Amino acid sequence: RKRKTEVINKLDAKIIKFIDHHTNFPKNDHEKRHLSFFKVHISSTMAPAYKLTYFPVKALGEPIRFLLSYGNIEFEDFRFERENWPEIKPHMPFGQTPVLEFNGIQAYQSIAITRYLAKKVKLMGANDLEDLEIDAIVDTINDLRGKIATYYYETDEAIKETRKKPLFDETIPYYLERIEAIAKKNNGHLAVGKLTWADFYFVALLDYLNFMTDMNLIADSPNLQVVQKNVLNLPAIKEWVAKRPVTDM
Ligand code: GSH
Repeated sequence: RKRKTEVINKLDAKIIKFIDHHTNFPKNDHEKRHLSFFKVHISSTMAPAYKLTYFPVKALGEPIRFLLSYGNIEFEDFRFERENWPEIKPHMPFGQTPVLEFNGIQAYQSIAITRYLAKKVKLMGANDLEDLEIDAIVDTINDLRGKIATYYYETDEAIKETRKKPLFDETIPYYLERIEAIAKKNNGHLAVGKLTWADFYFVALLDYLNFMTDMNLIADSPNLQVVQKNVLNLPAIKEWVAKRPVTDM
């Protein structure tokens, strides 16, 4: 099936190239309209090479969506309904999502996928040491997410209440103070003084973290606000944010 898709995609691309470059069609407006219908028809038969499967939320899927968008990599943003999850779960490598399918493989683990895409779209460090710095801050942000999630997803209200004060009074300020200092040192970036996938990871995840804590985590962190602006002002990200489905988290 993979081979078949590859062949079809190649043929479709060739046909469009042929029309564009090797004929003097279209000559008039009428022919131009025909051509654009034809192109829409052809492109609708071209399945994107990437398919992201995830719940209908931003959360762990959003860093992946940000990187694909930044790289202008076309992808199918498959958001399944929660009620269909039991059917889908057994088909996922470790029974979880996000999963990114391409070239016949099912890539899993959101950070591993994001790092893989960062290599493709050139958002890595310049050497192993820079990558170490990037990986460390990404893991740190993920640790903070884990701590917030332990509170947010606790279903026993009494236990949840005991977690609230330590999380909001100690853990969150501890992390934010340090991440903010890193953003300051790196001139509005989270690592190596330039735009890397660490910035994308943080900014893409922030809505989810804000949702779980019911606060704006970076309200008092001017340098993290710069990190956010740097990412959200990129044209490809602006375009993605404007067209993505609106969801709370
Ligand atoms: N470490 C994994 C990653 O980053 O991809 C965590 C994945 C994960 O926790 N996925 C959740 C999931 O699939 C959704 S955010 N939950 C449904 C389930 O486990 O049945």
